[in-house]
Amino acid sequence: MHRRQFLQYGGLGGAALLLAPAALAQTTREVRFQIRIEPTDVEMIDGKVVFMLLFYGESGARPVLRATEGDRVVVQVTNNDVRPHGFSIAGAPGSTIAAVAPGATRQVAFTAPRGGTYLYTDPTLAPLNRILGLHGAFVVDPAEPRTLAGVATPFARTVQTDAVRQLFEALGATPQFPGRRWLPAREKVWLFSQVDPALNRRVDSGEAVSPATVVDAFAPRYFTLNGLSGYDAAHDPFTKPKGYVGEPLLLRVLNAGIATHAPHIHGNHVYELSGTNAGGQQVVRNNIVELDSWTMGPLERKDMLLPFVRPIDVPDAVWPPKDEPFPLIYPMHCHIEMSQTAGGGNYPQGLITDWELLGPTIPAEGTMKRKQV
Ligand SMILES: [Cu+2]
Repeated sequence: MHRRQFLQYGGLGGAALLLAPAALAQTTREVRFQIRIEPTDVEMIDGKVVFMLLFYGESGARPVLRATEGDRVVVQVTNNDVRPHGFSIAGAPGSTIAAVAPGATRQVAFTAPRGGTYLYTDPTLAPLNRILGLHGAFVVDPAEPRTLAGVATPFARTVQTDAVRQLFEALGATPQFPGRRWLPAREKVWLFSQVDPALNRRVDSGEAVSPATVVDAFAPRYFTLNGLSGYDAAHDPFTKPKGYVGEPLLLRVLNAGIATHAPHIHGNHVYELSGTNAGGQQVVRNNIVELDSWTMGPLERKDMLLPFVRPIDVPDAVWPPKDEPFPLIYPMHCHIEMSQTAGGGNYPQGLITDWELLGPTIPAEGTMKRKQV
C-alpha cells in the first residue's frame, strides 16, 4: 500500500549499521555488497516528514560498507526510484556505476584502495542526488596497519607519517596517554549532511531541478549526523563515543553535504590524523597538534583521534571528581551556529552529539565495574 519507504526519526533505521561483507576463501578476498536506492519519507527531529532518497543495505539506511585494502569489492546497486541514479566512491578508482535506470540492477567490481575513510555517493546531477540523501561511508582497513614497533594505526605502514607513528606509539605508553593502545575496532563514523525540504519537495513533485542551481538556492533547515539530529544523535549508540580514560577512539568524520561545518568538542582535544586534498585523495598529516574544533568542508573526510585522556582543565587536586559522578558527559557541537537549529529554530536540535567518559581508569576485564559500551 505504501508507495515508498518510511523512515521514522530516531528509529533503528536511522542509525547506519554495519553491513557485514560476505567473505569468500580465495587468494584475493572478495567482499560483496547489495544496496538499494529507495525513495523514502523521513521524519525529521521536529516531527516534520521530508522526502529523501536513501541507500539501504540489509541492516537499514546508509549502510557502512567495509573492506580491507586489496580486497576485490563487488557492489550491486538496485534502483527502486523512478529517476536514473549512479554510484561512485571518491578516491577508489574503478568504483563508478555511471547509470542505473529505474528498476534496474547494476554492479561494479574494484580493488579496495589503501586504508582510510571514503564517501560513496550517487554522483548523478551532482550535487543534487547526494544532497537528497544518496551517500554513505566506505571504510577500508589497511592491509598492514602496524608501525615497525608493532603498534596498530588506521593507516597503511607505507603512508604512516612520523607524527602518526609517534602519536600511536605514545598511546598507553606515556604519562600523557595512560591506559592502552588504540584498538582498531574502536571507532565511530560521523557522517554529516544537511536537508533543505523545499529542494526535496521540488524533486518529489517531478520537477527537473538543474544541478547548477542547487548550491546558490540551498537553504538547509536540518543538520544531521548519521541521519540524526540533536537529542536523537546525542543518544544514538552507533554515534556516541563512550569509554574510560585510556581508551583512545578514532572518529571517521565525513561531510556529504554542501554546507561547511566546524565541529567542536568539549572535554578532550582531538588530533587530526588525515584529511583529503582537492582531488579527494587521503592525505595523512605529519604535523599533528591538539585541536578543539576543526573544519569539515563539503566532501571532506577526516580521521580524528579522540584520545580519552583526563580532561586537561581539571586540576590534580580534584581528580577524580568526588561531587560530580561518572559518567562525565561532554558535547560535540558545530560552531557554525545555524547548524545548531532544526526547522529554523529548535536550538540545539541540529548537528550535535555527546561523548561519555565512564571512569578515570579502565576496570579490569570481568569486573562488575565494567560498563557495557
Ligand atoms: Cu561548546
